[in-house]
Amino acid sequence: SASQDEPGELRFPAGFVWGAATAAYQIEGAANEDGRGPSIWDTFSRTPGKVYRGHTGDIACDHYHRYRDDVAIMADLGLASYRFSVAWPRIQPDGTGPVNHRGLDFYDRLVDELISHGIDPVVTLYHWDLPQTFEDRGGWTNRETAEAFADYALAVYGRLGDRVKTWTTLNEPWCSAYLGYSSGRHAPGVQDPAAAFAAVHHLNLAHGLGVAALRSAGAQTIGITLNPASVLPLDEASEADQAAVRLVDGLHNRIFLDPIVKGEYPADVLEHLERFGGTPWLRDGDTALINQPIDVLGVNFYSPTYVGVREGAPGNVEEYPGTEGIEFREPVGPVTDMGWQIEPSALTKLLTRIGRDYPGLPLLITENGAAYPDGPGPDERVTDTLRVNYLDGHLRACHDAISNGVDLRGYFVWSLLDNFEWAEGYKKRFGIVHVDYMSQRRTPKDSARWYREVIRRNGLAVAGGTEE
Ligand code: GBH
Repeated sequence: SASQDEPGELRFPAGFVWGAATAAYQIEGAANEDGRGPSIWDTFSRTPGKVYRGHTGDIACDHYHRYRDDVAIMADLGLASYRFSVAWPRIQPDGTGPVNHRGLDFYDRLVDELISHGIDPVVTLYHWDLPQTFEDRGGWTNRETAEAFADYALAVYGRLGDRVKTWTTLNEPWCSAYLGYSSGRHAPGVQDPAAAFAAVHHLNLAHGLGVAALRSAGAQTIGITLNPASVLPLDEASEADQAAVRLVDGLHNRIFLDPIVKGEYPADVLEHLERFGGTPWLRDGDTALINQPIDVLGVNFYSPTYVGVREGAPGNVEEYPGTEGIEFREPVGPVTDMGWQIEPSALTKLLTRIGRDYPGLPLLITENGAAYPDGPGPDERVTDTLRVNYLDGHLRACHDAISNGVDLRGYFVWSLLDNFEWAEGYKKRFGIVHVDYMSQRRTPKDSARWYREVIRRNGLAVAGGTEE
């Protein structure tokens, strides 16, 4: 067991951090206030056909104006920590231009409000809302974007660094690169695999330059959040299927983790890239710049990925260029409202694997959660039993990983609030707090009450076990 489990309890280690997460464009709204400039998501969501029913983040949860109410909800839940992102276009409306102090003022107020409620802020510097001016010059395909990121990081650190201890550079660069520049499902909506690989590298470089800048400025705990895939073989015994796992793992996981943690791109991945124009963006010394020591790795997890070699399979070439002949299995068994398979044991496997292949790196679950189409019943109650089941199962999976020796330090639910779910707009609800987008009324769901109890006891009750 992970720590001092009492009978009937599954306890987490002392000091385990319980939190919830959000991202700027998904909750803030106030898109044109206090000097904020446009981001690629403003442009993308205004482009017909890109986002469900043309939804945008213009108003979202109006968190920009309601952050005090939202912090009060967090305090009521007993959250130890809150992970949010800073909108680069609020800080530098033109991307590289002078700092907009009114933009920093908002995060300054938010951080003070959190701290006055005893909630530790965890800042993500980039959660997909790139200032549009960069995209006009190629966005993440342009090396200059990576170089500008370090200046932006320093501007935010300069204002919040006296109170924020934990900093992460990027959220899920896999999504920024492959969904942004290959499948085009996310902003900026480009469909060009070679562009996606250039974006991967410049995101890695932005991370490295950002870490170096934050480190020299004196930041305490620095890391990055990835969405590492738990890639599993259709047939454990098949060598061909294991090779398919290795290819997808390379394109999804090792292309980020290896340069960041080990200082080199994997040879098999570099060889695969030869089919897409090679590595013209790679300069001498880049991998050393990317390979800055980090203090924590954020892991976002939702669902496993099953692959195997099957003749004639089309692959998933939009998200994994060059995977013709590989079958990506359709979900089996229960799925969430996103259609994503629910399999908590895949999280245990993933954490155990990261702990083994990248030892010495403390881990945080920076996102885990589920979408369900829930809303208040006649009694105003939101009975989201399926979300409670999902969260409970994944917390057990975390506990199993800790029992296997994985150095997992905390867990952040995605998400505190229902919010703008990117290409899915407001249709998909991930919150443990329901948001009525007409009235902006917040209603804690049953999952919020359940989570408060998990936090209070630093663990879970064992089914059939004796209560405390
Ligand atoms: C995260 O992205 C984001 O950080 C967050 O902003 C977002 O709101 C949240 O998750 C929910 O989407 O089709 O079964 O193979 C997660 C993005 C989710 C992309 C899983 C790839 C593949 C699932 N990833 N997805 S599956």
